[in-house]
This record gives sequence, structure tokens and C-alpha cells, in this order.
Amino acid sequence: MNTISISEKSRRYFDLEDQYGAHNYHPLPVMLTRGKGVYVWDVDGKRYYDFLSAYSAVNQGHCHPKIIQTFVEQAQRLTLTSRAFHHDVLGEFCEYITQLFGYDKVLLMNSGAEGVETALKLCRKWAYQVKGIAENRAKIIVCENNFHGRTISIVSFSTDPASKNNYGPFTPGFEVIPYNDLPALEKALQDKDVAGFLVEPVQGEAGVVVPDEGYISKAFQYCKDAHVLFIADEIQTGLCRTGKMLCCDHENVHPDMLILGKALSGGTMPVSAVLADDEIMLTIKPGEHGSTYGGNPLACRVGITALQVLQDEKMAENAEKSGKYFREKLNELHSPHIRTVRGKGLLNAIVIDHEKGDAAWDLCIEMKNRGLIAKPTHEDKIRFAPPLVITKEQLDECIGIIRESLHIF
Ligand code: IF1
Repeated sequence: MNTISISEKSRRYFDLEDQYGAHNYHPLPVMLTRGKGVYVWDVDGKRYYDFLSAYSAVNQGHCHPKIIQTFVEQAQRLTLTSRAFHHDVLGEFCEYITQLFGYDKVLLMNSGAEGVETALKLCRKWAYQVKGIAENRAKIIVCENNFHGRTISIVSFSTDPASKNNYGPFTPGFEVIPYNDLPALEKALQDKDVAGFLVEPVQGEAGVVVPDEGYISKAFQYCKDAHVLFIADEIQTGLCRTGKMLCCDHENVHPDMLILGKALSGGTMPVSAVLADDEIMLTIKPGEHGSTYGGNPLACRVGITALQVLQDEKMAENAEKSGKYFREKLNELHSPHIRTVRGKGLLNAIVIDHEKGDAAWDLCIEMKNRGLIAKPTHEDKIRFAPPLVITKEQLDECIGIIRESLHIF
């Protein structure tokens, strides 16, 4: 029971990775080679339900046929021009995404971290050029246990030692306050040098921490009152994952800056976007920011289809409905080893209650053996975030796998 069995065939791939790849990850021992919808297959042909969805990058399901078709067609036509020249897809994607989310303009980058960096840069430009904060004094408020990526500036305001240890010296200009703490925000906003508040509407890496109802809308209002930009990192929570197109939609908040990534390409390539109105976006002038691949034709074409698919297939509605059902069923297991079930839409986590420190890891190994892969975070938590195309029947089967797997305790 609960043994890690690695086939002869996959052993080769594990060994290659271990010998030649940097050791910056500790993955579940499963060697995947193929994916379709909610499923992935390992090199031995065993099928699994994917309950991580590449950290919500494959909300639309693995290798969604429409997204892949778009990808292949555009890849055969034009993939990259750099922004030194114009290409005929950029304008179309910019129009599509800004109209969909209701902003004047968009700035396209690649990884989520680049999107966040871009928003931070825009916020500082706005601070000096619009708000009138004195040179080099702008401050941005962030939250404890945040996760916004891995660049030096972003880890500068991380509170997770694993993310920042020995990466100093760090970038100044950030102030950390507790998450889900309105009085702390109110107090921090009294400082006239504050330019922005960067927040995840649900904290992913922290273990799917859902703030109190009203937190996002009140935080937004406090920011308005203080003439401070409310910057939502929806890289993980956005694009239907939590049961609405954006997690901020649950509280009818329209952030001053919106950062998207991950599922913006349905898992085919890194595409990130920062959306804002002209007062903010036009503070950056030609030559002041960019990226070789940012806004490339392939990304733009795929981005349009990825967003269309989310809407056409009503993925927000399914995430909302299936998420409620899933949490209900998990609670009905009444397992003494599940301390908490929490989440929003199909972004969920359980907190394991067990004296064994690596109980969550052991449970993930057992679920893997039974055909469901999920990843522990912070020792005692397991994230459950399947692609948003999952059906009720499939969820029932998954609940069964989780129930049976709990028998290892
Ligand atoms: C890894 C976590 C998830 C993000 C938010 C920005 C980024 C992320 C809210 C940066 C990225 C990923 C990165 C991934 C682990 C993962 C993660 F556990 F670390 F927190 F999803 F929950 N903002 N999150 O969640 O985006 O630059 O990676 O494209 O392996 O580091 P990126």
C-alpha cells in the first residue's frame, strides 16, 4: 500500500531529469506524455484525472481542439515579428480582450511574473506622473503569504522564506500587510506615498485562502478613497476558475489594473496581459517597457480562441456549479483526516489533519496510484483544481478515488 512504483520505462526519464535538470522542483513521481480534456496519460499508458490543471493554465482542458487548431494554423503562418514591426493579429486581440474586460488598453507580456512586473512598473509611473508622488518614494502595498511570481522584485515582497532566501538584496518600496485584514489596509493607506494595492482575490499558493465576503469590494473602495490603484492579480483566479470570468466579478469590482496569465493561452504557451485605462497605461512611452515575445502573433491568435472557448462552453457556470457540488461531496465524506474543505468555484483545497507530517504527500501518492493527480502545498494542504470542463459523472468518480485513498490513514 502507498508505495511509489516507477516503471522501467519511466525510470529513464526520471534519471535524465535528475542528472541534467536543475533541482528546483519536487514533482509528484508521475511521468506524463499526453493530455486530453480532464485527463492526462503517463508513459506507461495509465490515465489520470488532472486535479492541478497546470496551476489553472489549462482551465479549458488539455489540448482543447479549438485552441490547438488555432495554434497550429497560426504557427504555420507567422509566429513572431518582434514589436519592431507591426503584425496583423495584435490589434485584433487587443480589441477583443479590452472590450471583453472593459478597459481602454492592454499591455501583453509572456509569463505571469512579467505581467505582475509590468503592473508594478505602471503603478510607479502613474504614482510619479499622475498622482504626483515625489521621486522614488512610491509605495505598493501587498499581502502576507502572497504569490505573484519569482523575479527578484516580486520575491522581494514575498513572505515565504523558500521563495526569497539568499536572493537578496531586495527591491524596496513594498509594504506587507495581513491578507483579509481591512483595518490593516485602512491604516497602510494613510501614507500619502502609497500608489497601489496588489492583491490576489483568492490566495492560491497560500493554500486557496478565500477572504471574507466583502473584503475585495471594501478594499477596492478604500483604495478609491485614498486615490490608490487597486491591482488584481487574477493570473490564477481569473478566466472562469472561481465560477465567474474574474474572481473580482463575485463582488462587482472592476480593478484599476487587471493582471491575467496562465489560461489566457489554454496551456499552449506563456501569455500574460495587464489591462488598464489610458490614465495609467499611457504613462509608459515607446521604448520604456516590452519583451521580444510579448504580443506575438501566435499568442494573440491563441488568446482570442482561449477566451472564446471559456465563454462558448460556459466554463464559469460549470466551475461555479461543479465547485459547490464538489465541496459538498467532500464534506459528506466526514473524514476525520480532512480538517477543512475550502475554495471558490473549482479552485479548492483540503487541509489534512494527521500527526504524520507528510500525510498530504502520502495521500497524493495514493490518489495518483488510483488515477487522480494533485499536488500538496505547504505540507498539509492539497489543491483540487480540475479543468473546468469536468462533468458531474467524472467528479463523482473522483470523489470515489479520494474517498478510497483516505483509507491509507
Ligand atoms: C511555479 C503557486 C500556483 C500565480 C499568481 C503570478 C504567478 C502565479 C497568483 C506567476 C504563478 C504558479 C507558478 C508555479 C506554481 C504556481 C502556483 F503554487 F506557486 F502559487 F499556481 F498556485 N500570480 N503561480 O499563481 O506566474 O510567472 O509562473 O507564469 O512553479 O512557480 P508565472
